[in-house]
Amino acid sequence: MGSTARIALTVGLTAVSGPSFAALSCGQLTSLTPEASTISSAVVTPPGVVPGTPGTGNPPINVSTGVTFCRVQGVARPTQDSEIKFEVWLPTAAAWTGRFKQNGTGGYAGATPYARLAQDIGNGFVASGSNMGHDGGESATWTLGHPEKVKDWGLRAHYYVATAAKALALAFYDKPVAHSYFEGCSNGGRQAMMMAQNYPQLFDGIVAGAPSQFYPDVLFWLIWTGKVLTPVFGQPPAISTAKRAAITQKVLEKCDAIDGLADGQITNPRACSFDIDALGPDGDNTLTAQELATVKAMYAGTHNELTGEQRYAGAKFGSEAFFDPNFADNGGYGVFIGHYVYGVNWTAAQWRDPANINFSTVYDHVKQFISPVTAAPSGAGEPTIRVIPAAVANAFFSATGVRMRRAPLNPERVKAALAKA
Ligand SMILES: [Ca+2]
Repeated sequence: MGSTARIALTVGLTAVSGPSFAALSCGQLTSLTPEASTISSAVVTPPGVVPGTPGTGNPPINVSTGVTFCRVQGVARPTQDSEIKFEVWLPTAAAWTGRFKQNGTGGYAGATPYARLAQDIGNGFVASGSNMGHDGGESATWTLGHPEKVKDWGLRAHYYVATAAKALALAFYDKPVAHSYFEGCSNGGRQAMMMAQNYPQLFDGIVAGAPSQFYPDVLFWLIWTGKVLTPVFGQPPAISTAKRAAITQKVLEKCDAIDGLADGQITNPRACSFDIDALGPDGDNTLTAQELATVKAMYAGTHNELTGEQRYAGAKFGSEAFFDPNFADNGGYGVFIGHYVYGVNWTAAQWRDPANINFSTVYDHVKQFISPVTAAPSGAGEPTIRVIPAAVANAFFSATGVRMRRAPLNPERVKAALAKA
């Protein structure tokens, strides 16, 4: 294969409609340079155990595969502080279904989701995933002083990995991916929504499982529930697990069958009307006045302390048993709160102080800080932002006859487009 042909392949989709080139072997894939990426390894891998990545801060998880595949490892560096370690697993040409699936990652990510890749490769997919730009995810410390890594984690990594995976598949099979998919859950579900809204051209189908949408709001809600349920760190929660379970049992007795099936689940909590006062001091005394106030606060949701404006929806009837008093401490969300407090340059210990983290002032500040890289776009200005590059590209086309299809229209891309014209 000539160098010209190889260069054409490395620019990815532009080669799709061009002439056909001989496929590269697995080992030859290291010669590709997908956008902002280098390929460090490409090895034919027989069925067996693929060891997890050591040294990521997470226990390495070994996975088993039942097929032979080409295992490609690479790094994308869209910024000087970026180091998106990714893997693309390619089935043999005979086993490939023409489909490609990229996998999201829950929590703070920090490691390639090997279990997903192992499942996909067995189903004939080209499968990919990454560490989303940093290793390890059990603490928010990686966010400190690394705004570009936060952007990689929040949104950007998947673009470069998917772009690389498509270029690799094109080179390996000598034909483009026929159908592209993305799947993720929790934070991976949030990534899925971000992909749909920011890179709609990348995937034909997207599975967004339990997406942590409106991420800054969700985090603030978790902080708030931590304050409500455990007002004093180290002290027992304001309402016991047994009391919470008792409330849910009463709610189920009232509302379970409304959806037509008494199965222990309330399908539409909004259709459930329940008199919580009947369990308080004026009722059957299941709850003390303080406990009643606590659950009412959970139902009411979050408000601006000064104006009373609603900030985030409250808990629904039937969810009481699942109020986790440790959400904000050791319930698994403390690290995300770390993201918040590091974002405003505080120590994690201060989050419980209402003078420090509140909905009347800090909420807006932190939301503004985190939203651009983690929440789905929703601002009124965004449609305008989307239109501007297209308008500039049209003007560029009118003046030069050269079509620019990717934003931003930076000098490198403009020069490259003109050189190809
Ligand atoms: Ca039911």
